[in-house]
Amino acid sequence: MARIGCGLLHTFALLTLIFLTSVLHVLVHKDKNVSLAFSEEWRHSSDISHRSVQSQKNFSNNLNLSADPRTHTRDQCSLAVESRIDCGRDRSLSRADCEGRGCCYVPLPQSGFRGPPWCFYPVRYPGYQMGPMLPTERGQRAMLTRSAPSFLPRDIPTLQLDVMAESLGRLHLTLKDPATPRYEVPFVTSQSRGHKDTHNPLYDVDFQPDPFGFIVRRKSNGRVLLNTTIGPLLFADQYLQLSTSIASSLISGLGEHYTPITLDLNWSSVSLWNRDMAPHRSANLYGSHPFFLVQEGDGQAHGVFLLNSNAMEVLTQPAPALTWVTVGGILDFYIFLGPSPQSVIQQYHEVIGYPMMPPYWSLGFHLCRWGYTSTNITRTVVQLMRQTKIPLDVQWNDLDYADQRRVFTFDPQRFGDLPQMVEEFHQLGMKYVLILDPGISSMSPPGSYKPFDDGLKRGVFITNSTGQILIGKVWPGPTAFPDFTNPTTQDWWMDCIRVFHNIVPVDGLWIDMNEPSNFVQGSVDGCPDSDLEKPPYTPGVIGCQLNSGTLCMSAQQYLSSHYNLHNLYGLTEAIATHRALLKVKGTRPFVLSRSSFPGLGHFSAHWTGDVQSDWEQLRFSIPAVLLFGLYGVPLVGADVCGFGGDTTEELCVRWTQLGAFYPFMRNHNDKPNAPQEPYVFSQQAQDAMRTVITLRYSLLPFLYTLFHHAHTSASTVARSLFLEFPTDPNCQTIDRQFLWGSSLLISPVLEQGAVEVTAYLPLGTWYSLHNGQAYYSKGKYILFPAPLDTINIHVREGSIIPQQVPALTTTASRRNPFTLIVALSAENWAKGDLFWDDGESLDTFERGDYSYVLFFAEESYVVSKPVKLNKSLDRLVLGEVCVFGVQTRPTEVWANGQKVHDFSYSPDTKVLTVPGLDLPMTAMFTVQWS
Ligand code: MIG
Repeated sequence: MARIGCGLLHTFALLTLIFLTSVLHVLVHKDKNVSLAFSEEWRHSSDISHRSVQSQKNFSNNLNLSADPRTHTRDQCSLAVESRIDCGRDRSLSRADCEGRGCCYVPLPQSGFRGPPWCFYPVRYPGYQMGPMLPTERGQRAMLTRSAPSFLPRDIPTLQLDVMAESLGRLHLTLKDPATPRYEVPFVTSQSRGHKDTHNPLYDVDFQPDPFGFIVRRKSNGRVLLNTTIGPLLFADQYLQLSTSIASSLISGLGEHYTPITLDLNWSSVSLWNRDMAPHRSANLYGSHPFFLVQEGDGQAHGVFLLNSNAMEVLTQPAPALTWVTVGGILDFYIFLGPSPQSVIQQYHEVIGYPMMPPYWSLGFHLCRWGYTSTNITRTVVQLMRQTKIPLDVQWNDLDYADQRRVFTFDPQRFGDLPQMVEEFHQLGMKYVLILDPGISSMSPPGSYKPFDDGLKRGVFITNSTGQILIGKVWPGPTAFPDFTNPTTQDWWMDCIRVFHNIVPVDGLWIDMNEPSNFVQGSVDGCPDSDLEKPPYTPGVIGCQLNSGTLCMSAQQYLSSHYNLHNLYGLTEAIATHRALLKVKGTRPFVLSRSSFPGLGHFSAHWTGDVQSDWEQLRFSIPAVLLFGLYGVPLVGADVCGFGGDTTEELCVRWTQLGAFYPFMRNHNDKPNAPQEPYVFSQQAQDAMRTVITLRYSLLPFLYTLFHHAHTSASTVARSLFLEFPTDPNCQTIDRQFLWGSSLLISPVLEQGAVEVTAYLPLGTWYSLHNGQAYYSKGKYILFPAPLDTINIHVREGSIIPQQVPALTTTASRRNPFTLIVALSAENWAKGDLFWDDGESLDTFERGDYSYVLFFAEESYVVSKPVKLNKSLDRLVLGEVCVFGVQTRPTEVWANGQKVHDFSYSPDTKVLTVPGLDLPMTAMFTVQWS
């Protein structure tokens, strides 16, 4: 019963009802604090591990019980408290209402803000009955029928179940109405990557025919991964529900929310409904990702994806179990068997599309704020960054540039020479990005604003339920909203971008407000009174209504109603923008989108929206970034130093240090706030920021190579520890540290005033990136000094990290000598690789227009092996090698067989440094020591 805003009322209404009917002699307090106290008590009394064992027993018992489908016995109601599934999700029920639904009514001695339901489904609550399974081309099919209607309006009495074994590790299961086609998500499609072999899959599926339910097991160990017999399947026009047990309490996903890396299962809920909302607890945020990964506890993992774009709420309970409720579409489940957590991610990304390959420059430092109110002010920012020698690749402008805040225009006074400014930035080897909101101003006099006039002519805008263009209100005032599901809109959008780009040669586009956000509810004329606007059940969303802060649900789009397509708005805009940039520029597009849905990462980067400049938001930015890696959007970051409110110098230094390890690094600030560009702070703070941004620039060849792997094999870039060390229980919930790929461990300071950090080092040797100092860990927390100028980064033994001498832009740094950090393992070996291309051409990997070099080290030498070469590495050299973990002082060093005189060795840190090299990257090289 954890609901937000409206949920409070809901809970109070329920409590009041109970009080009035005096069913119980329980003390009922309307006081919120008292309710919360009760829920605390509940929390403390729960022992999740004990409960999960018990409830597993319960679930399997369910299968053996037979009962009369119409009445339930006392036995059927004697479910363990944590396994009770709420029968009154849609509204508050009295005892009579509850029993009228055939549910169990068992008030509990405590009631709370959240907690177990009093009205819950009995074991084997009547539902659908399953007919015979018949083979189909793609798998098996059965029909499900209801003998009696459910309590929901517009039940769908017959369902078609399709079960498709799509690969050894991927099971696909759909439930739809065979009679009347229902809305299905149009954009996310299953790809044919991976092997199609389905002979001996990793899973077993069992069906319970009456009432219908299914159980998915991991074949190797019999573990039940999903068991949907624990609750009913409900399938009505605007209410679809399915419950399942979860194999462990370690579940990650179901974003976008402000959460740690694993979800709260203590009678909580998350709603998936894209919304312009500054990140805070319990709120549905900008994106929706109906996917989760479960760590099974022994190093294995599985994932579940419900491909459905309707408003959704997922309720969790400590059994552990969860219940999906969605208000439309079909039930379209993909189940990924892993077995490693990283392979779960790969299997998921095979369905939603692998991440795009970002342009190299987009990995540099970006600087933005709302309030750079003229080209000259923007120019000064760039000048100051250059003066203070802080690397900057991309300068941004927010809404300030636009003429009367209308997109595709620029202010003739303050931004009159915008094209020249962009040209100047390009001359400096820099890039330029500006904001592009979807709302198109509808109030300019006809003939004065082409994007609207043209759009009108071409019919690109979303219409209301009676077919007129729906007008909302955003920054320019009244606006129409392009319908990106319409191919004509995509063409029009491309034309708008082309015309603008011909004048202002932007390098990328920042698509904001694309939930879509609307300052009036639904439209300037409100919304009609209909089941779409007010469905029989509304998930617990901010604003209580689906059309709050966005368009009317009854608004019409090319493919369906906004009710169905809402969560896809940002994705469809990202696709259209990506395509437009691709066509117009002919290089790899850079799009940054606020709103997201599965598949976004194939087209766009993401930032986490309007984070506050405070320490808690700094800390939660890590799980936010890591989760977007799971969602297939690896190019992600939070606004460095925070967006909302004034930052402080210390916070901004720490945020810059962490941000230097976000895959996407942009400092961005809200209009009213104190400035937070690096150069506004003290010399000491500037030095700290310069150091870490420069460090990032050194590491960009490594980061770029990680993106190459994400793009070609769906590995993660910013990686949570559990993905890399799945069998280490200490790593299961770590989200204050993370890795880059498999070899760099990042342990930032996240607390005000802290000058040390307690960092977990998984089993093995880890070397300080800064000085090569080795730490051997059996898998434990170690206290490291972390003065204000330091972020702790450790290199994992056995890895070779390619770096490059940094510069103020990537345009310059890409020409500099490479350096290698070789971190020897206990057995004296290390390996690494480098993907290199021109950094911006399309499909270089796909076209084979790239270089790929492997590095190996053993005992006393390191060699390169260029596996593939194109001209991108021509004239580039290896300038330095740094070897960590050289146990004895070398007396001689050779490079490509030639004696090197200028090398150094530190007996304290056991680091060998060989500077001053000049070895071509295009040929195999050897550096040896003895
Ligand atoms: O209603 O364009 O999240 O990054 O600076 C606010 C102004 C609109 C919200 C974005 C923020 C951006 C701001 N935008």
